[in-house]
Amino acid sequence: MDDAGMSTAHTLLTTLGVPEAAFTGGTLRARSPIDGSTTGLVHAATPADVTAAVGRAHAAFLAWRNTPAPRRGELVRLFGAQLRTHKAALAALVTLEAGKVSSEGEGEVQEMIDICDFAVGLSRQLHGLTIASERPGHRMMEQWHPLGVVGVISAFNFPVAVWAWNAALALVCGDSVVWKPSEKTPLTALATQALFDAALRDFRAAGNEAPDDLSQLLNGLAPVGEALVDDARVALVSATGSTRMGRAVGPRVAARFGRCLLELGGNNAIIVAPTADLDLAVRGILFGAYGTAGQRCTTTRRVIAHASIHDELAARLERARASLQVGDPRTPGVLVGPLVDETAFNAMQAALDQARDQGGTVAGGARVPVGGHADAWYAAPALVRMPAQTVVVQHETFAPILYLLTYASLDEAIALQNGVPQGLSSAIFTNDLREAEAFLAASGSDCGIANVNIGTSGAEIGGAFGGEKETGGGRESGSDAWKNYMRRATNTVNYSRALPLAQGVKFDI
Ligand code: UN1
Repeated sequence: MDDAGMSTAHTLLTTLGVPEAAFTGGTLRARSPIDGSTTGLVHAATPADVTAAVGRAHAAFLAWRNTPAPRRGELVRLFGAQLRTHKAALAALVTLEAGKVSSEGEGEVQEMIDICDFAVGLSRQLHGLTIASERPGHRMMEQWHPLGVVGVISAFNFPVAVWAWNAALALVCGDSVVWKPSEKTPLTALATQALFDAALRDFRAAGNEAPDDLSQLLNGLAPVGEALVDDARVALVSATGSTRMGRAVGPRVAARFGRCLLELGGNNAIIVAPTADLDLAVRGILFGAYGTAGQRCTTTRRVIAHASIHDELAARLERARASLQVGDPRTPGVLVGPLVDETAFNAMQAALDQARDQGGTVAGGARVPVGGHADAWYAAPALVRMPAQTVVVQHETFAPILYLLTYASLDEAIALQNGVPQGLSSAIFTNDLREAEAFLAASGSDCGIANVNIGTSGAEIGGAFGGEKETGGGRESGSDAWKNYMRRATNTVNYSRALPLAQGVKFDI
């Protein structure tokens, strides 16, 4: 056990209000990808614990659904206040546990604060429609009611923000939450839960009533997630992770007629057109491809460059790539931190080998020794020129690998952009209005996110987040994603003294 990692984590967790017993003496080893050190020994839940937790969550839901939505919003407001107060410590823990650079750790906590603000406003705007009835003396309307227990399964790369997108909306919508975080990031989950518990205490201290077990955390391995997925009392399973995971979760939830919100892999491309502002494009591509060490679902994995600017763009990207500082993500100036673990590093190397076999020319990609840590996995970002969109390019490898392709016509570029199984995020850099609009049109990008003159990653919370095809089809976060967390009731009210039937049907007795 490494004392340095342990004591940093211990200090942060204590600051964030996590009792020591929660991260010592357990069987689930928490580890920092920065140096491979053990940062905690967390108690792992069992499937039986899931069953009990879902039972408690359901009881909490039955009470919470009757709390007026703006009151529910007040709890989320207080949670946002806790996050504001503890932003620095939680961000440092995100950096320690997920390995993202400090500014991105802070950005992740800011994303949680943003969704809380959004949800608070939403708590007074859970609107239904009033609909014109075809019958005299009748009124139709729809109401949105709380749904039930929401199960959240989240990934290591956004260990707390993705939970917050789901939980903040679920809570204002009148639902309860049970969370199974990635087994790679149990400490950030414990800290987030502690901040939520503090907000709940503040809520009650101000005279509000809230049930116990409104939001529960279950750290553990895959069987914990499976038990959550299979429990018929979980009305909505919101799962973020690999397409492989989604393929397992989706049918199991569907088999019991539960609802699923899937946010799975991406294979996001940026088209760089002849008129593009290359300064902007280079910056957008670099952040998108190599930020977070390529471990975002929105990471830019492909650049499709017009033949007329391809070589210049390639040269500029290569210069910038080679100068990116890889290292301890807490060090100022470092832009690329570690891969999460050895498995991720090996997957990166396997993808680069395949790319070479498929005709690619690879720059970068080698292991970078940082601090002499045997179990820390840093890699030089890789830029790979590909002759075509081969099998490896169509696959999502969760690592800093950017494939560079070339195109002659915009139709060809859009066909390449859409020619992969995933459909999360996409972008075009162009100053040609016709090209920009064609890219955004029905026959343009087939992704859930399509941008012009900004990259594929780093979406704001105000928009709906998610994508098509193997990305799973779910939408989280902003816009009307809240509707996933509620059930719609259509109501027809007759205030006349007659009983006319719709469609002119007669049934005279
Ligand atoms: C993810 O990688 O799972 O758009 C989420 C982005 C972030 C969220 C990424 N706001 O890159």
